[in-house]
Amino acid sequence: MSKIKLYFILLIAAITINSCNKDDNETIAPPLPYAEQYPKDIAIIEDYLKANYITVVNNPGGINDQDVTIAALDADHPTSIWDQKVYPLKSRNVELNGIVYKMYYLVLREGINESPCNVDGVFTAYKGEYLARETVAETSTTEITSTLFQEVKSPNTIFELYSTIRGWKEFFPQLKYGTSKSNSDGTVSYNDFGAGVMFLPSGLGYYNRTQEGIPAYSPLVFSVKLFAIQRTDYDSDGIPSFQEDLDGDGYMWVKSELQDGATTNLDDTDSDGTPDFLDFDDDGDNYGTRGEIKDANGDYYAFDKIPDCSGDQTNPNRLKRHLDKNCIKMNQ
Ligand SMILES: [Ca+2]
Ligand SMILES: [Ca+2]
Ligand SMILES: [Ca+2]
Ligand SMILES: [Ca+2]
Repeated sequence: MSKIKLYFILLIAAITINSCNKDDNETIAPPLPYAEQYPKDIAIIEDYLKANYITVVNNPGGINDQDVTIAALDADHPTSIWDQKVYPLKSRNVELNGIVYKMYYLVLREGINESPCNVDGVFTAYKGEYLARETVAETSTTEITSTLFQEVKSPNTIFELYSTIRGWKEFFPQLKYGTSKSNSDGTVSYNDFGAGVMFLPSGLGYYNRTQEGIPAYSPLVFSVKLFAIQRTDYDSDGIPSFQEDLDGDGYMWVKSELQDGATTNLDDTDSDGTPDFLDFDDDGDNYGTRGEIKDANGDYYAFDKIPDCSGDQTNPNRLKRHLDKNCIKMNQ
C-alpha cells in the first residue's frame, strides 16, 4: 500500500470518528427533571392497570408456560389488572434521584428454589412493552397505548442484575427459580419457575436514554420467567455476594442507594461506605477476607463453618471472624 493511500484511509477514518463524536454530542440532551416526569409515568401505569386485563398460560413444562397477555377490557373480560384478585397487585417504593418511585408488580408464581439477590445473574425469558399516552384526534381524549419491543423468546444469556435497569434489580429477588430437565432432542424444559410482571416508571427503566425500539421516557412493562440464577462474587473474596447480605433482605446497595431514609448500611460491616459484597476487607482490619476464611491447613471453610474468634463453628449467632476486626487472625 502506498503512503498516500494509507494517509487517505487514515484521514477518512479520522473524519468518521470525529463525525460520530459530534453526532453523539448532539443526541445527548439534559435529562428532564425527575419530579416532572414521574407523575406522568405513574399516571400512565395506573390508567393502564385499570383499563386492561391479564391472562396467563398455565401449561407446565411447555415453552409457553406462564406467557402473559395484557389487553383492553371488553364485555368478556370486565375485570382489570387493578381490580382482579387472582394475582395480588403489589408495589415497592424505590428511592432514587430524589423521587420515591412506586413500582407495581404481580407475582404470577413464586417458584420453588432459591431467589437471586439483587446483584446475582438471572437466566430469564422475558417479554417487554413500553407504554405511552396518546391523544385520539377525533375526540381529543387520551388513551394509553402499549407497544411490544421484545417478544418472549428462549433465553440465551445471563443478565447480571448488578448492571441492569433498576426495575430488574428490584423485582427479580421477589422470584425463585424452578427445576430444569434436559430433553433427548437437546432442548431444556423448565418447571415450577418463578414468573411475574413488573410495571416500571421510566426512572426505573432507561429514562432519557433511547433504546432500540423504545423511545426515551417510556414506562415499561416486563413479564419475566426466572429459569436459573448465577451467584456472583464481585470482590473475589471467596464469599458469594448473596452471603454478604448481612440483614438477609435479598438486596445490597451502595451508600447513595440506601432506602427509607437509612443512614447506616446494614450490609457494610466496617461502615467505610463500601458494602461487604464489594469490600475485599469486610471488617477493615487490613487483612483481606479471603485470607481470614481459611483453616490452619490453608483450606477454605464452608461458609456456614467459618468460626468466630474463639473457634466456635456452631452458634448460629456467632460473629464470623472475617467480620470481627478485634479478632487476631495471624495466630489462627
Ligand atoms: Ca464476595
Ligand atoms: Ca441487605
Ligand atoms: Ca465496608
Ligand atoms: Ca479483614
